[in-house]
Amino acid sequence: MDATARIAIIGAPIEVGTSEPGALMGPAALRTAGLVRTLADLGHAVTDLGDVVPDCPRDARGLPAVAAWTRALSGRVEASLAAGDLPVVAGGDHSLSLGSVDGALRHCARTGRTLTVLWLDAHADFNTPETSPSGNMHGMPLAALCGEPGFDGLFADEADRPRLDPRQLHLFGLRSIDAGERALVTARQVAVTDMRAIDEFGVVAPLRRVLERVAAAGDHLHVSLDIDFLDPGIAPGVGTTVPGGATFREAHLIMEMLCDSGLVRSLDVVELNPFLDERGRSARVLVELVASLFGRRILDRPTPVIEAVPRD
Ligand code: HAR
Ligand code: MN
Ligand code: MN
Ligand code: MN
Repeated sequence: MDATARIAIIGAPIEVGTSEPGALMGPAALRTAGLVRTLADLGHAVTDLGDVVPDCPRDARGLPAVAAWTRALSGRVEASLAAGDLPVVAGGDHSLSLGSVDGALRHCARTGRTLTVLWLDAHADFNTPETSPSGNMHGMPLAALCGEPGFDGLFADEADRPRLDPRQLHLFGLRSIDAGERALVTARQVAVTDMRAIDEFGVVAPLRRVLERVAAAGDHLHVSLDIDFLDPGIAPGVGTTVPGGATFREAHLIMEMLCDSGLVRSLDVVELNPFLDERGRSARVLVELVASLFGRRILDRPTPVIEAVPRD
């Protein structure tokens, strides 16, 4: 991460993608927990662009509502990337990534880069309307972005929009997947570091592999941080808790490694549900993690790399 980045905070108070109300309070809770001030105190030039207001009635539901959010967010993210800013989209449920990733894809298409997405999440979010057990859009954004059928009318100019290549997607922290989406994730050759792999190898080796690939290819790295990636014991403010998530130390180390890599160009922070939180704990944990991603460190120097294998 640059010592001083230009960061644009974009609030996305969306909850039409979930059946559990409360996520629309997420951006407000993240601001209350100090998101903007913390990043500014680290020396970054932070602009809070306020909340996106989609062009649809407030009580709109279903695909038309999600489509309105997707188009509004995509435009906002693409514009801030074009202006040289690093957009941080504060949600809001995970259907907001339909817009943020679509915006990043359009920016990449114009600048001749490839997009890699790192999806930190308990879930795969790769359902289609056909495979989804719940019908909730926050379980489907990746399938839609990758061009699976069943999402007509979601994106602007659908026929020639840039798609997310599923082989440029990395699911990290997975521990809950539905039968139909498992088949799709496998068929599309999506890279997965599930909790089993993290238990066995830790977070460092698998993440280093992702980052080395992104660095070698010169890709734009988009990180989508779903709060349910974390164990509900440290972040209870979420509608869809799954036990056995990442510890604070694992998540913190991931953020530090992402920071050291200097590769992150856009970020989502999603699924915080302040209505289910305990005295702001989860919002605060998220702000801590974002601070580490943007350069907060213990000493004013990077951690020295200790070679595991002796050089010859
Ligand atoms: N897989 C389930 C479904 O599609 C649950 C999805 C929950 N998704 C999120 N975001 N909370 O990851 O209904
Ligand atoms: Mn998710
Ligand atoms: Mn999730
Ligand atoms: Mn640490």
